Amino acid sequence: MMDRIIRQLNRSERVLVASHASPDGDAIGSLLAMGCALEAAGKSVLMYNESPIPAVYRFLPAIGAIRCQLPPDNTCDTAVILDCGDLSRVGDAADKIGRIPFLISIDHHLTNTGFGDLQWVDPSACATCEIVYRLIGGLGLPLNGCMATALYTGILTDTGSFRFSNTNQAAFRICGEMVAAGVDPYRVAQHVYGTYSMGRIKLLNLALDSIEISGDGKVSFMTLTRGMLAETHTHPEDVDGLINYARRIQDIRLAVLIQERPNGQPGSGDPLPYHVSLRSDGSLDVAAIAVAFGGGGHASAAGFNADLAPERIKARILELAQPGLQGACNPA
Ligand SMILES: [Mn+2]
Repeated sequence: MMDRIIRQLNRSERVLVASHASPDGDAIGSLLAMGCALEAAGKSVLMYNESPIPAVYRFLPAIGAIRCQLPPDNTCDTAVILDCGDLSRVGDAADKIGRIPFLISIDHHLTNTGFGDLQWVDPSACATCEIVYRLIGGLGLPLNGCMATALYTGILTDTGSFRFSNTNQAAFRICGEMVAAGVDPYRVAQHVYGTYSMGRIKLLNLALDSIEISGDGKVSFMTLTRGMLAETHTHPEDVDGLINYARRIQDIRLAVLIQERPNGQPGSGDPLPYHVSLRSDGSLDVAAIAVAFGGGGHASAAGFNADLAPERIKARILELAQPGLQGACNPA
């Protein structure tokens, strides 16, 4: 698969590189690393993400090259779509991007739909950045500072600083190589984890206060409303990572974050008013639950959008999780 992707990229002249809306560190890191690599290979590159870049990632080299709008005269011959289980994840421009003559999908989500003309989907990869790292090697390109910092940051954040179940040997090997290439782990950590705005601390307080535990003590629910974001002067990007507090509670095997979306209109159906994130301790396949709601993801981290009242969402999740919760015993 890598050879066919390399052949197509070598043939291409103008390449659009895009990743999913509301980007996390892996979406931004893989986008920058791939974009910088193709520029180094002499291509005309358009880096695209429809959402604002979260403040914690704005230190990344070349971050200013990412555009949030496509030019009206988009003449790219090839598109590389990163970290997206489905083309729709790129957001409103999905149709436009879908009309680019050749689409390459590079991803590590278990639920990838296999869209595009060529796919490199490897659910065993710790992050999309791991696959991009291999592809850059395959293209024979030396790493520069932009690629190294982007790949390091993507792997660091997607593995939860090497704590999540997707953490593999490649995560350490690649990050070690990036440090040897000049990436400063302390500096990256200071940017990514160092500071919280006062608003985010207040939002964290409200988020912790919203936690409810299921009767059997195995499922935690955290709920965030638009009102809470308005009250604390925070933005959707400030919600990133809050679910981990619900997941780390003792004996919890499934954590659920129900979040009112900024532009969701209850009852309208589109856009769907709630975004739901699911995290498991690894003993439960949350991708299967997300797929039942029309979403997707990984076995231990998945999500979906829904147009149901939060109480209905909770009840349905408990139903769907029941077999898995009873199936495996708690490693007490
Ligand atoms: Mn990822």
